[in-house]
Amino acid sequence: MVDLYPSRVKGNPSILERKDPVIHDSTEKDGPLSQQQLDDYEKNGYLFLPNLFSGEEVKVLQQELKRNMDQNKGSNEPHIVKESQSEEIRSVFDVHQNDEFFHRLSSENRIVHIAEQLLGSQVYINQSRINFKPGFKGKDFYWHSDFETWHMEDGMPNMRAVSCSIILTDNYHYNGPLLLIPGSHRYYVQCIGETPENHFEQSLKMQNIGVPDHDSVHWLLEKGGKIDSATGPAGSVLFFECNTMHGSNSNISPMPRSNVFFVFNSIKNQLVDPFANVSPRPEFIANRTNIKPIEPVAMDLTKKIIAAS
Ligand code: 6CS
Ligand code: FE
Repeated sequence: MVDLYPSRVKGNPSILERKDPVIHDSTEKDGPLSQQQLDDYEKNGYLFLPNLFSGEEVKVLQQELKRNMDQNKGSNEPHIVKESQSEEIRSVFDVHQNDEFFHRLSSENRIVHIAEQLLGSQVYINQSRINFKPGFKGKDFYWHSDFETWHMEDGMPNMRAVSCSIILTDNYHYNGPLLLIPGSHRYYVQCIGETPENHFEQSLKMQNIGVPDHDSVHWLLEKGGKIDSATGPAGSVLFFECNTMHGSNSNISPMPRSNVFFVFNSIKNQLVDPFANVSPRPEFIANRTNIKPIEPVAMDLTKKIIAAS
């Protein structure tokens, strides 16, 4: 397969023009987003939807967040990633597959219909995770394009995926909210350096390969004009395009900044072999097996799961 987006180069990296459409032929008739919201997403590469989930639903989201964290405390399983220099949990991956509540949440039609509208197709989940970013100990996520990693290390062919970040604890300017450069999704920043084997064992804690050089970040910022931050109350949702340059600072405040991320990939953009010369990453990071389009369901999260009789 032709590599439209080569990266992990030696010497000087280039900034390439994006080759894929941002929104795939959708209009406001194709889903919940208005034309203005679609235009904003097309222009900026992200869209923030305050209070998509109600106050009552937020209480349930926060109970389930605490349950998931308590269940995974002390675990050494590979899908539980600890912060460097502490036993604090940084991320729990694959929650749409290994946690009943987050599995249900991942097929909730308020978010799936938006992903289908943006991607112009049915969708499935390529990756899910809860990033806890605990108070005092939550470390940063340096600048990166998710797509650069997903293309090079997971074999995602085209830019036809969107991350849905549901804010579970209020995101303030001081507890490490997601930072984004508007318009950066239009450019593919090549990164320097060879990909180590089993790179994820390091990169999920602190990513040093597959990150842009300083001049490229300066260049994107010049173009975009500012660094935006996704602050807002729990229950809000940020959709950001797979190639939007983003990162977040460490959290020295007492308040956790916990979000759950569902990465919706177009059913027409399934993973192939990695474009870097490495073995594919494990299933808990990049789903490859039994891929089926999500059947969206309407749910009220405050209604407990009624076990099938
Ligand atoms: O490598 C990955 O897939 C993960 N790394 C980052 C910093 N963001 C996307 C994803 O969670
Ligand atoms: Fe990321």
